Amino acid sequence: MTQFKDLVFSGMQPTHSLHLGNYLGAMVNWVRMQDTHACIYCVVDLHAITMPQDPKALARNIREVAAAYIACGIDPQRSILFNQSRVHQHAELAWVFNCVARMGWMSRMTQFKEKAGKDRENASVGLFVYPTLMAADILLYRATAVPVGEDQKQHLELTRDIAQKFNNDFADTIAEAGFGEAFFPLPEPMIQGPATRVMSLRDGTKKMSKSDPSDYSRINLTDDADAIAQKVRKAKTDPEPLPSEAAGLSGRPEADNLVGIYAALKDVSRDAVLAEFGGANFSTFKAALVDVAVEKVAPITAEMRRLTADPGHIDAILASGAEKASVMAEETMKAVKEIVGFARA
Ligand code: AQP
Repeated sequence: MTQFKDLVFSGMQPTHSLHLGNYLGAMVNWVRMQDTHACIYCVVDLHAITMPQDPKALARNIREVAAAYIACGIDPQRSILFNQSRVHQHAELAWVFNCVARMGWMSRMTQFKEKAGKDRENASVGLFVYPTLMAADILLYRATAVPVGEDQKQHLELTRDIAQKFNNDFADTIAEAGFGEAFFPLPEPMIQGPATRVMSLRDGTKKMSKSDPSDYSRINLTDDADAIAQKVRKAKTDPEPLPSEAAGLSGRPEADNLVGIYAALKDVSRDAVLAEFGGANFSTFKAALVDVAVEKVAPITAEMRRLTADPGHIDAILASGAEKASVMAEETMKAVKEIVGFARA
């Protein structure tokens, strides 16, 4: 068995401000993993353009998402932080993977179906091959662990399939080049944040998402206390009081989601929350939820505001991260070119 160094990779799209789903589903885990692993955290702007973006807003969002990473606790001194488009090898390896992945595999990806909707003919080709670019992001650094929310599980499985097929298809040249039995690791999804699937505040059956047209569906990390209070107050609920145990949340998606968010923010179980609020009506519970959400989000928002006031500083962090990432990326691409059989002078 080829041994791979433990390395964490993950990314978020700069398509809008980050929200509580991104924070609780992935970011909390990212921050924790810095204590035990070497980590690379990327602002995946190449992924962002798989859907139409306003170029000026995109440039702003790249800096804002980088600021959000830092404000949430990603330390650019300990982890590599950069935006994907600065390291051209992501696109280069994605092309190789487009030629490894099979149409049948790609056609089963549910995120494409959800995002393309009914007008599939009009979706970008980039949206269809989004998962091969994601596989390239991870495998470019031969990362072994990927902290993500539940929604990315299928893409991670595809990444493992691509790595496995590459290792099999090129087994001979991988061995000849001295890489043993496998060039790429099969990265492990780390789906273990405090809330791996946070749902929309407007519909407890849909995930909280940056691209939801309703801003009332999510709590953004840029929301102030008034906005958070308004969104929580308007969040969809049902007419029943809260149950006294988590089992009583079954079949009540909105109640389950709000209790889950509260529990995640307080780092306690749903049962512990319901031991306190069982029998309470939603107006009482929502007031308490606003308090914990504001308590968690306000310092992040303040730090983001401080950081985004100095775009030059954020750009310098991203440039320095990209420089470090490029060295690792080039090493992998050099080997991939040799393994695949591209002639070099
Ligand atoms: N609702 C969620 N609950 C838990 N985790 C979530 N993540 C996203 N939404 C939730 C996790 O956040 C990370 C970054 O996601 P992304 O920016 O790459 O894109 P996404 O998964 O497609 O997130 P959005 O918010 O839905 O963005 P749009 O609408 O632009 O596509 C991932 O680890 C994801 O699992």
